[in-house]
Amino acid sequence: MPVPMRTALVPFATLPLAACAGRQSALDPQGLQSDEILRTLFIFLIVAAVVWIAVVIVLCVSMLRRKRTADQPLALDAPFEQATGRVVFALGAATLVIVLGLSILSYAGQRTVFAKDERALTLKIIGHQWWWEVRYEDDSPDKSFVTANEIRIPTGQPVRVELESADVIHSFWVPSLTGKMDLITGQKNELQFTAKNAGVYRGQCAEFCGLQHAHMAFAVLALSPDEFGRWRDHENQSVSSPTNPLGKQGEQLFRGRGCALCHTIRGTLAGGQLGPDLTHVGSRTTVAAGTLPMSSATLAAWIADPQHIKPGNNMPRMPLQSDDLIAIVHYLEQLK
Ligand code: HEC
Ligand SMILES: [Cu+2]
Repeated sequence: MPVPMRTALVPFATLPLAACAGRQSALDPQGLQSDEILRTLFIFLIVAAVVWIAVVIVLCVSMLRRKRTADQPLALDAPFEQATGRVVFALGAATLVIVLGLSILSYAGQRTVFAKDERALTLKIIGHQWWWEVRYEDDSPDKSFVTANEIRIPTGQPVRVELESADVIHSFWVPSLTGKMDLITGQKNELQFTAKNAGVYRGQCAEFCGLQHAHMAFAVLALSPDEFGRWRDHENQSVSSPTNPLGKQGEQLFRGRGCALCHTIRGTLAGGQLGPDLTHVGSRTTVAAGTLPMSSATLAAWIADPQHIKPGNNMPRMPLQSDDLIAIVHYLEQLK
């Protein structure tokens, strides 16, 4: 191949690798646990590759060096039989050693991945069709609060998530940070992980849970411990009533139009439990469990017709005049 052409092809050759990095990739680990999982994967891959290459080489050599057909196919060749026996025995032993070695490695890796730290920050995450309820729990109830579809965590500190489901089986998976764990009704599962670096990672439900399973994602924002502390103190507070007329109108409509039957906004009369908590919805990064990025436009589009964006989801389409829609969006946006 001419040199200029080869040079031109280099960017294409690196494209598949570039796809391995990013905010949702087990091949670009950003947590202690995902590091360990990737290390185990590489060791398995290398051992399996070496064995596979050896088998292919032996296969090719034996095909090329085929013996002439013997005159007497049934005659025994004792020395040859013995040598064959020894080779089969050695290969059997090697298989045993490799399988045992890999088992021990994977067991050791699991001990790191499932290690428990009692000082971990604890979150309770409840899976719903098709969104995530996130509860920050603290010994004192005035420091406990609820949010949805987004978790913020401090870097360098272990985080324990307690997983439960309100309906069917879901699965919590943030490939950049750790492995998967199912959320099952009536059972408490637990997962611990530590983010090494600050950043935004994407989590996804990894167990088919119905119509909108693919639109059941969440964001993980790993913040420096200081920043996390500030966010937590802020998130802990209820919201104060809007002071501008449009906001006030939005707040009334939120109650008048039945939104409050399903959604809680702490500090107001809205206390519904069927849908995500909206207390600080304006500061979240996505709308409808990672389906759309947060903005006035996407928020309005969602409220105007949630069934168009996520067909089959549990928020009904409510007929709203455009003025009312604008007021509600204005109100929700300022809930930061
Ligand atoms: C019958 C219950 C119900 C009613 C009534 C309802 N919602 Fe919802 N809402 C939900 C559910 C369930 C979801 C989660 C949908 C999903 O993501 O699958 C949701 C999601 C949302 C979200 C996105 C939250 C997030 O974290 O991304 C917003 C914003 C919202 N609703 C606003 C409203 C407004 C405004 C009204 C009134 C016009 C309203 N809802 C009425 C049940 C309801
Ligand atoms: Cu799910």
